[in-house]
Amino acid sequence: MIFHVDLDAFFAAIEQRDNPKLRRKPVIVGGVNPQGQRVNRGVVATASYEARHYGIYSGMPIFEAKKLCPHAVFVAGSFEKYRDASRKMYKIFDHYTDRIEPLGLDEVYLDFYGFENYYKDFVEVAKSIKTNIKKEIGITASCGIAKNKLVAKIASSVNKPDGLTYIKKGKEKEFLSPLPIENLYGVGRRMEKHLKNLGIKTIGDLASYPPELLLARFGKYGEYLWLWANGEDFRDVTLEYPIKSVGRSTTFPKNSVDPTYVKSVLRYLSEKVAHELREENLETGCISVTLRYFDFKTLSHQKMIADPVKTAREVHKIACELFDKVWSGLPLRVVGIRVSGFYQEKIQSSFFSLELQKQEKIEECIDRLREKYGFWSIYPASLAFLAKIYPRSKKGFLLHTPSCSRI
Ligand code: TTP
Ligand code: MG
Repeated sequence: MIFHVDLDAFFAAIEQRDNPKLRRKPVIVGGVNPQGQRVNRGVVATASYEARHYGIYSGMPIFEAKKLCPHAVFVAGSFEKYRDASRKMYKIFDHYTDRIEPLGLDEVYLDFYGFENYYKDFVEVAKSIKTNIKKEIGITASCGIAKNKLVAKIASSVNKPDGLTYIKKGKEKEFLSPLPIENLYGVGRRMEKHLKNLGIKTIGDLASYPPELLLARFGKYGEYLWLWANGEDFRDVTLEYPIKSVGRSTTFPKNSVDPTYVKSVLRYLSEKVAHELREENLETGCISVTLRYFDFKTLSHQKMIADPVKTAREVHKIACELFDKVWSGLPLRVVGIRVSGFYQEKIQSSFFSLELQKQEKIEECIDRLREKYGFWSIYPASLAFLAKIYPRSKKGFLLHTPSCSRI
């Protein structure tokens, strides 16, 4: 399943959060210069939902907005605050999935494909995300859940603000059908006009239009439109580029209190993470370990390192240090490693760099061997211990949870 999450009236909501006098009032971000003086130029960046009742929308000229709602409060906006809120939002998503496609400061796709067995109830997951956003950022978000990006995005928009709309698999057409054609992905102003000239007013009208006629009229794009109107969308979630962090985590088949076992799993995850670093030609300066306990309490701990690394041995060493430091001894459900703080080029700073370089060469050779002969052509001894628990595949283990078996 795909989630589309979008903050409600983002800039305006942040202003209302920070200034109680603005709450429940029509607030417009724009029309004020950085010195705080009212100006008549420019356009509305966004409007609070109270202001939207007057017909005000993003991109509307300020003077028009003033005419529609003379008593609206115009504010300058503060980008720093918006960036901070945006970062917080992305951090929250990290706790749910590592398949994240950012669409902007306040909007994202989250891919839960393959998580069906792990997260039994996606509505509960969405509620939890929304609650955390409210708690951490202090504003509301709307969420759409559906089998693909197209339907999820429309679903998140139909019950704004503070909406949660779940379109069950198979119900896409039913959901889209009554909506106006301009709500459909790929339908701009001009296309809307063309379609309306053909008598197509709703997405349902388009879905039942003969596709061969659309092909003849609009070429290949016509065919795509017809597929979209029928709720089909084959675009994958594209992960964040440039990559900000790489993470791997897994849920154990049974909760564990065995540090040897947990550290062996950390070794396996380190192998995967480090391999990805080398593939992307990156080195990490920050390693973090996440532990989720039997009661779902989750904590992450990170360590910055002076000498950036890209070897599984180093990542694992630091992950184990962190684990030893923070593990309370209570049963664990999930363990994960995330690396971030990337460097493109090696910074040679310490005495140990030579040793690190040697290990890098070794692991690069291992990559080549594994590429040719499979993961098990060469592996650290600690993984043999796990072979009793997890079945093997050519690329490694078939771990218990999809977040890892999708590696
Ligand atoms: P949106 O998500 O499009 O709008 P929104 O969050 O204000 O409202 P909602 O999602 O509830 O419909 O854009 C996010 C922010 O981006 C918005 O708060 C302000 C900024 N923005 C502009 O500065 N100019 C624009 O034309 C648009 C569309 C947005
Ligand atoms: Mg928004």
